[in-house]
Amino acid sequence: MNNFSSICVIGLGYIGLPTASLLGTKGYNVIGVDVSKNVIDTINRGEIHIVEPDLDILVKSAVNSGNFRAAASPAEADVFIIAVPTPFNDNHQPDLSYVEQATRKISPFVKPGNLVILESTSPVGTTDGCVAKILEAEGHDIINDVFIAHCPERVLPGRILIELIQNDRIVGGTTEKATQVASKFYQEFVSGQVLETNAKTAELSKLTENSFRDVNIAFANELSIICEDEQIDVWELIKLANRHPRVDILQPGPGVGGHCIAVDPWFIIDRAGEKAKLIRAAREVNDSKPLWIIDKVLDKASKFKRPSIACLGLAFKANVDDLRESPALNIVRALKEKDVANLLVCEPNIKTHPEFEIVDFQTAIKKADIVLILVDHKEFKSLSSASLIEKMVIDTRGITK
Ligand code: SAJ
Repeated sequence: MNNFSSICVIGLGYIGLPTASLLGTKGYNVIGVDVSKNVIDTINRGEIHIVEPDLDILVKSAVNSGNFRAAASPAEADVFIIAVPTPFNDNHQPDLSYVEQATRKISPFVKPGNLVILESTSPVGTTDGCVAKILEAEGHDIINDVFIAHCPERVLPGRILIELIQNDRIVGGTTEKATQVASKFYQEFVSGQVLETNAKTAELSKLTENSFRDVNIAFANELSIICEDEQIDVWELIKLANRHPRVDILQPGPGVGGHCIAVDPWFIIDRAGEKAKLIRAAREVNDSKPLWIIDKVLDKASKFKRPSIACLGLAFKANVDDLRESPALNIVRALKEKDVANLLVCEPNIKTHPEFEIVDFQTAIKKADIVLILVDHKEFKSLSSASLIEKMVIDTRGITK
């Protein structure tokens, strides 16, 4: 009954672009909408504006096939997918303005029988209270005519194209019928299982997944601080504890970055308030870890007149070029501000940075008095212990252990 042949994707970022180009290569007729003219022009040339393995090949092939084009405005389609950012404001309150704008933008093009999917990570109640509410206010029959569902994206940056297809997907409609229609759509191109629920449960499941990880990383970060006082190697400790069949602790680091794990728990805290004690404490532990690292570096630096510090990595995690919400970047920025050392900043995944000169990492190591390892990029893992002799090493990722 539901025939999905044309798709309109709103937002061509880390989720929207891979999704739109994947659907284009699967034979759907896809239009991708973005607010940036530069993004639209880049994609229509068959090129990409973000770094993700194999995404360039996928976009080129989808655009060349004629099935995928980018534009500034939406068009009529069978399925609308909203994949816009859901950041938070200064008080850690969710900013749903992009979701609101996207919904208003598609509204004139939505027809009876259409499916509208919100993929953006959203606070509980957004699919109903924002997307459905706006469409209803604009005259759509959201019970019988237009099917609205939340299907949170769950892909890991660096593995997006694989996980888009292979991950299980959670689909929650604002009505049972909407759940079924959305589920049928995802089953057309997902090889993982499509799990059906309601919109609110789908929203909270995504927030729960990222909060689980945040809480577990906070536990590891807290252990790392405790271990420092006890002069215990935290990485050895975790490795040993994880040999227990029911223990699986994640890894400590310089803090938690990216635009997901450090953000999504706040969407739970914002609604649950005092009830979300543990989730809030985990956020605070992870947010305070960069400050602890900065103090440690300043303490070591005070032992020199004006040391050279090789800062290895700016990205928010290994093997990506993404610097958003990166604890590594914030630590290097703070050290620059303190101005107690010459910084040799290395980031193999980017060529230039507006604030720092990017230095080749082998050269940086040679010149450095202090080596500060902030990201476990594959390039840094080849660091030989011989090259670190007579250097003071601060390894926030445990790669030299
Ligand atoms: N980190 C640690 N220790 C660890 C694991 C990660 O300090 O043991 C740090 C990383 O260095 C990084 C941050 O946490 O700064 C987040 O990295 P990540 O690889 O855990 O996750 P993201 O943000 O790249 O992607 C997450 C994923 N969620 C889960 O694994 C539950 C992904 O599946 C989601 O789609 C994505 O968030 C999202 O978009 O929400």
